[in-house]
Amino acid sequence: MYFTAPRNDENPTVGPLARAPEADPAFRADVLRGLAQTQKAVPARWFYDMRGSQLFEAITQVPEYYPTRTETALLQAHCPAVAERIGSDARVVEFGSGSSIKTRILLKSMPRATYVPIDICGEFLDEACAALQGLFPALRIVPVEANFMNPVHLPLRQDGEARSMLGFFPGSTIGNLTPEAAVDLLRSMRETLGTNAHLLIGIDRVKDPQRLTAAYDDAQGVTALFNLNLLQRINRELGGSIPVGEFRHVSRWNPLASRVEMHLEARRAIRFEVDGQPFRMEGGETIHTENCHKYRPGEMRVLLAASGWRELEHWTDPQGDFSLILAKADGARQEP
Ligand code: AVI
Repeated sequence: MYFTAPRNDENPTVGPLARAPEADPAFRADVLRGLAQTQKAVPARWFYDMRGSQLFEAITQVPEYYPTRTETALLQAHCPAVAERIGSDARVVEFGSGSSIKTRILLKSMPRATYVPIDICGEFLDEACAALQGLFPALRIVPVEANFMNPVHLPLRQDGEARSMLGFFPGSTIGNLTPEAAVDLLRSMRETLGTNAHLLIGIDRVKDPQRLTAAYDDAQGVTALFNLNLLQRINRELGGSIPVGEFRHVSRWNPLASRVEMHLEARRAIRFEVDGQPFRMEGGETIHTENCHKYRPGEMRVLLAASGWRELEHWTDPQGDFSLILAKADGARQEP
């Protein structure tokens, strides 16, 4: 997931604000560019300010959002087999800061592992590592602050460290990328991990569209708050005047792209400013905020194979809702 540094998010507002001095230039550029497009769009990575991260945690608990609890059960059932195959002293490289219960389940099966979380945000990394060290005092933790979307130079192996390497990428976060970008990321992970590595990855499956859209539009309205928080963040950090109350959260299944899309739909024609620039929207027009691609088992194999990974194990739950895959880096050199 793409967490950014926590900020004070307690006072959502719809009125124009002076631009916050610490506004991230990349956030400003993405928002201004995205709102100028014919189909307005803001990249999903900007959901995760402090309030957004808290709301995402709350989403993982709502009844309609099955991925977290399903994958957690799969990890509980199959991590011992993963450890047996790879060695409980392997180097575990997690793509993300590793604050989740899922990391703990994996590390419980690999008590002699060296744990290497990679995250772009040093603050999240420090917090997650401190919490894990408290739980696993004997665990060797080597955090790496880097953007894992590109190949990352891992720290040299320390004395006594095993040669085997396991990448860990749970949560179906791969689904938030287009298939093309997903292939790029999986290739880059292979480059980061090296030719003998394994990868343990969670990927959500295609299923009944009603269940899929409900997973992204829960009855308690937590996902709606998560989506709308993006507008509040724009107002707060980029001096926006977006009338947040004039938007509604939309979750829709796009069958051609095999993905759930989240949008923010204007209830009526509106005008607003962001960072001093004027924008207008018609009633019914949307800002596209997230893609959540879903795959069939065969498509997952193709996605992995196209990125230099060969599936070794493919586990699913009794309903076939979610996949946990153990893959191995293919020896053959990949064409760029
Ligand atoms: C982080 N990611 C895997 C979640 C998903 O299911 O695509 C993000 C999310 N958005 C709304 N609900 C959950």
